[in-house]
Amino acid sequence: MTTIHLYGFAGSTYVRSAMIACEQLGLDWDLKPLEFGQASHLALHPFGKMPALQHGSVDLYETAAILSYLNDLAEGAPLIPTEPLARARMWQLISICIDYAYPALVKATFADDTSQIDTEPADRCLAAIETLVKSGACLTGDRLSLADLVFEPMLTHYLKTIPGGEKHLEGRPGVTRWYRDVQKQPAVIAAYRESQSE
Ligand SMILES: N[C@@H](CCC(=O)N[C@@H](CS)C(=O)NCC(=O)O)C(=O)O
Repeated sequence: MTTIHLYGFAGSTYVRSAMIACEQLGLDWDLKPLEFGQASHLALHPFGKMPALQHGSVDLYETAAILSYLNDLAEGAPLIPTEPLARARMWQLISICIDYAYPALVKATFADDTSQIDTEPADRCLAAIETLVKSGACLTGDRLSLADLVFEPMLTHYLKTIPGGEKHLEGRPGVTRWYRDVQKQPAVIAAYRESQSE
């Protein structure tokens, strides 16, 4: 199989989602550096973000599109549920992550003084996801889906960055259980190992 090239920094939450997907799907992939903000970067991603993907003649950017593409490369496209409501919930969760959780759990933490961050928007996201999380080990049920891959890096970033970390999960048994379980997934562990070796 032609190697999949992911462009970006391993510390980026969205890049990590794509790395976990490649690991989970058993794809042949590598992580390529970006000359951030330079013409070579903008040629891959006109909005100057990451990740971007190259696979043979295919160029792609935007995480949800990349994840969907990676999933379809694998036998049985296992990371998108086939049951209609579970599939809709997966896209709902991904939309929540991109539109609300990324600004609240990741972008907000880029402040100089993390003790001054307003945690209300993050709490609102966690409350919404608490009502949607299923009783299985994964967000949409028993099987890992793209939603798990998008949310895990964001929550990990938030808990590691803000003062008090895991106390923000108190009173949220569904998210707490899910987070504990998803961190044991071999693909998640492998992607973190890759980040540390960067
Ligand atoms: N809509 C994009 C957002 C990607 C994004 O915001 N990536 C972050 C890293 S996690 C980034 O490139 N940040 C650099 C910047 O905003 O300058 C996607 O879904 O891929």
